[in-house]
Amino acid sequence: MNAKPVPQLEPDHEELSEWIEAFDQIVEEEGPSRGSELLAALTRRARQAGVDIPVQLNTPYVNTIPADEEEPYPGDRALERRIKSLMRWNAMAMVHRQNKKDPGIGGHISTYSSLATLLEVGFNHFFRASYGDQPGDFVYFQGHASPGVYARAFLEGRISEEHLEGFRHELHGGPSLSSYPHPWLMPNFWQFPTVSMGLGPLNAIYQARFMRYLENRGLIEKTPRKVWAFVGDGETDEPEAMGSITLGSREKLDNLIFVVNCNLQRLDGPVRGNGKIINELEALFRGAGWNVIKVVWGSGWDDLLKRDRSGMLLKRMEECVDGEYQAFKAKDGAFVRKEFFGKYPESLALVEHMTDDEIWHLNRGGLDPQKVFNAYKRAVEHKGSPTVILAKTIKGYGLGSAQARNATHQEKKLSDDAVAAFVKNFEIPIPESAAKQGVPYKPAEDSPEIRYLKERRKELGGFLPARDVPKPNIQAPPLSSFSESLEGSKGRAVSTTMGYVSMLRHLMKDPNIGKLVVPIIPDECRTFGMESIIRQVGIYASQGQLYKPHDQDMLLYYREAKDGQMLEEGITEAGSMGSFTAAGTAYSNYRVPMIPFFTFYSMFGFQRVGDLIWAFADARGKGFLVGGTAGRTTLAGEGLQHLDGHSLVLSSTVPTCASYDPAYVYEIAVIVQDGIRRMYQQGEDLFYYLTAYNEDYPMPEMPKGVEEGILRGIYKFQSAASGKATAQLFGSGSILNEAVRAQGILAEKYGVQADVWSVTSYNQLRRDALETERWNRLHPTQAEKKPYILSALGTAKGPIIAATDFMKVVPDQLAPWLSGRLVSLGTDGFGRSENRQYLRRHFEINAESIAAATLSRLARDGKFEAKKAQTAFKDLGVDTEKIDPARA
Ligand SMILES: Cc1ncc(C[n+]2csc(CCOP(=O)(O)OP(=O)(O)O)c2C)c(N)n1
Ligand SMILES: [Mg+2]
Repeated sequence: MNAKPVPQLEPDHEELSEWIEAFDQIVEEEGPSRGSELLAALTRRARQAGVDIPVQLNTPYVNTIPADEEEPYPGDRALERRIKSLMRWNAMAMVHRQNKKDPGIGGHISTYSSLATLLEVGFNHFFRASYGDQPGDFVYFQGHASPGVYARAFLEGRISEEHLEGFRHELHGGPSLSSYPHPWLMPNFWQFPTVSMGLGPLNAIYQARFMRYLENRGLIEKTPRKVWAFVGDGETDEPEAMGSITLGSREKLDNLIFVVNCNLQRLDGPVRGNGKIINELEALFRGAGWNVIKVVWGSGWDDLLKRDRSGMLLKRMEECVDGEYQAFKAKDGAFVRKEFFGKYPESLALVEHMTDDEIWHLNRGGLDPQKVFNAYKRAVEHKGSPTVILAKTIKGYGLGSAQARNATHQEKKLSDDAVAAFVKNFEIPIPESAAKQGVPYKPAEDSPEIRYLKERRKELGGFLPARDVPKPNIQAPPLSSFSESLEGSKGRAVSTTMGYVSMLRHLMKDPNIGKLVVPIIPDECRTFGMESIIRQVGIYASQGQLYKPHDQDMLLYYREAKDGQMLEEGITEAGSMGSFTAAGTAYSNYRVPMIPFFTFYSMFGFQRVGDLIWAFADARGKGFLVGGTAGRTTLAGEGLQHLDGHSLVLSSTVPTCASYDPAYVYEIAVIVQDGIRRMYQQGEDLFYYLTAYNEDYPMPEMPKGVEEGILRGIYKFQSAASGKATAQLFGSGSILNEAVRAQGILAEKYGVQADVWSVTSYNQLRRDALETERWNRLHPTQAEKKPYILSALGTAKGPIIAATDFMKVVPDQLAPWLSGRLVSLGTDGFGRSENRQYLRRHFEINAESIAAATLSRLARDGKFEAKKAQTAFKDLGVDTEKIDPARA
């Protein structure tokens, strides 16, 4: 039913005037909160009466905090402005100089120029580096504003001029600075990699949640610590940036503050030329339950707004779109007078006493310390939900002709004239010639600027950002404590997933490290048979369990608890990565070495959240990623979008990720035990990716002496039954069983003896071989070393038939060292919904295909009769003329 159009009441309509008058009187006499109560009551009444009231998520396009509620600025404004000018110069000079000497090396100057005030107010008054013994606030910086953060560190004396000269020159041998925040490259400085747009905001939300998790579990003290995330307005286009904001309000994360730098531009041009990004974000965040603080206008506008009795200035503010706002700041005062104020006589009259220059200097809220301070103060004091500050700024602020231009993002160096003008404008005391070279400037240590800046940081607990890593003090449980996993299943058919789950349960009972384990699940507990973990340790729920679960009388009921240990994230692999990252870097950020196990549907891991995993590696994250339902033919029935045959290819691309494809539960135990030892006892920066399959089969007991092989990537699982083998069968994961079956077929039907090897990690073997080969290359005078794969194989003879539930390129990683011997059988191509038997036949990795491939290869080598090999295909039911599964 369409609502009838209602004639709009003009402000001077008699009936409306009476209402307004009455309302004004109440507000005046009884205060604003009485006014809002009254409105709320009226709204309820109207709804009861069937009056349609539209939900209003937007407030007028002015500051949320009225000028008369502001508190005075606590710092020395003049001195802070001066310091900020020095930051601006040094940030800009650093990029300018590097591009002069090395054209094309890049860098950004216009982002920080819009962000400087937002950061400096934080640095001088809010960002705490520590709370007594406890670590301080976490600040996620806009990645490409890094020159500003370096400029501050330079003035603070934390980095030298040589460092500035080494910006984006990390391989020149001298001190250097990475382009963006990379803990991998600057492990004592950066904490959070943010430059891949959208990942910073997402990780910040989950960081704030994980902070609460640690507090509620009693693992860290409760402090007023905050997570600050500086986010670009263009960055909010990324689904990751906005996708988890409701978690913030659901979890009442008042330890989380987003500051969106609304400079109205992204890389190519305006963020919302035809609309207003601030309004769009206001509605989104308010709708999601956040406390929204808009910081639109600087103090210069206060008087104009106060005098705007006609409301025409506000009307003009409301009707202009961001494309126009951008243009105003790319032009000049006369243009603003004409095009902005000039549209209505009433708004024009408001500025008649002002010169064009004064109009030009009417600043934006995000560039006004007074406004920014008040917004931050409210955000810090706010209780019950996260806060987002939407701060309007100017991209390329102060860069003369580059300011607010569409191309400003890409500006790397300014013209000589522009640099000279900048130095003059911001009163940097260096000669013009030095300015043109981009020479940095730092006042003397005892200058008021440096003293002030250092005092402020001292007051706030030290410098920031700073990353430090306490000495590891964890003892990994000995392998013997995993005895249940090592003993095998005694004939019972179980899957590696089941074995992994019981190992995890066991680990969580470990008196020393059990409480540090963080099981993370994106709504797949039941898929992996992990219900028992829910019961054992409970699902973390900040409010506890506010309902009686319907299955309460069952053994494995759905248990939520305030100190629950498991993070049940719901259907968000990206969000789960946020938790995995917070947990996997807690050893540094919280000085508590949490050990996360993120178990997911392997298809929805690396290919879905690969960039988050890359950032995790950059952050020197530790922990275990476990790809459940792994293997293109082991997960039956699910089809093309579920069957994973390539996560091991993707995982192999991450330098600090050790990838394993275990076949048996004892292999998992060995890998996990050693992983905990390496990461948490030895302090190595690496993490693990393990596949876990859902096929049930008996788990053998661990053979003697295979630990090293499991860890390095290969060991002989089963020698040929009789005589010397003439072929070698490699199997991994669930397909190892097919290799074992093929060994039997070959021996029984064709009299061919073969050894079977379990290859737990082609990638670890390849990395070892590459490393060895490199060493040999670089040391031609010394005795050649042997890659592990070759010493493991020893004198094993014959072709190598490697079968995997992953793509052929996985075993092919070893091709250079197995010259002419390697035949890879894998699952290239799209999956199908089928059962295992048919899938394995289709992809030619079943035992029959392995056996036939072995005979075929032996025939080519002249070791088996070709005709017999050809008939073997037929006899074993392998269709030689069917379509190549890689293309099917
Ligand atoms: C995922 C990703 N895509 C693209 C880029 C390249 N990039 C760097 S900065 C930028 C524009 C950022 O605009 P905005 O978020 O508004 O930040 P501003 O510089 O305006 O403060 C882009 C597209 C990136 N860093 N990450
Ligand atoms: Mg922007």
